[in-house]
Amino acid sequence: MLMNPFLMNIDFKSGDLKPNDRTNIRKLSNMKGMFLDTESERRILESGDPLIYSFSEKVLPEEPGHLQIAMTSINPGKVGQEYYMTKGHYHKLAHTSEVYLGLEGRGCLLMQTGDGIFASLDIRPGVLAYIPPFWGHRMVNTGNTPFIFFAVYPGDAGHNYGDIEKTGFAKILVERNGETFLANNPRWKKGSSF
Ligand code: M6P
Ligand code: ZN
Repeated sequence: MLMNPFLMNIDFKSGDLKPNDRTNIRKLSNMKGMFLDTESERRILESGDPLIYSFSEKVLPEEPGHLQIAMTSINPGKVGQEYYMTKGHYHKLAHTSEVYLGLEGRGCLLMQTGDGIFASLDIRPGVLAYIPPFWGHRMVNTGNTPFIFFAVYPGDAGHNYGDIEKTGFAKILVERNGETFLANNPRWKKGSSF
């Protein structure tokens, strides 16, 4: 069936995508066990359930030839020493790629392959990252303001959270003594990613 061309509006400052069909909310309770410091997680959840990130999507056919588009906003904050982040995922069709474009705030893109090869890229407004096939990807907000980015990827790519939900990525982004750095994730096991 022939689809009609259409326009959408992006508010670079707020991350609003309009009109969108779906806004997904990820609160801390939706990411239980994904931050390393589960004691800090427990303490935070005792007094509330902060919004970690949200993303808006236009519902498009999950078919080859189409693209999926999404706008994501990650709030500033930390669980223990670890910055707020997206869950992160591989693609169900692992050989598909993705583009992330930074629009507001500052962050870092963590990537890794199933074999444990790890890479990270700093993202700022106007910086575009190309995530090649087979790389799992997670965005992290390393700033004090919302980190907003645009994403586009193949229509049929799908999401594979797999063991990322249990063991995370090989490295985590933390702040210690005012310094931001990548630390080894003691929970991560090689070869367990997908
Ligand atoms: C971006 C895209 C989406 C993804 C979203 C949230 O907008 O990559 O496909 O769903 O970020 O990331 P995650 O699915 O890892 O929670
Ligand atoms: Zn993706």
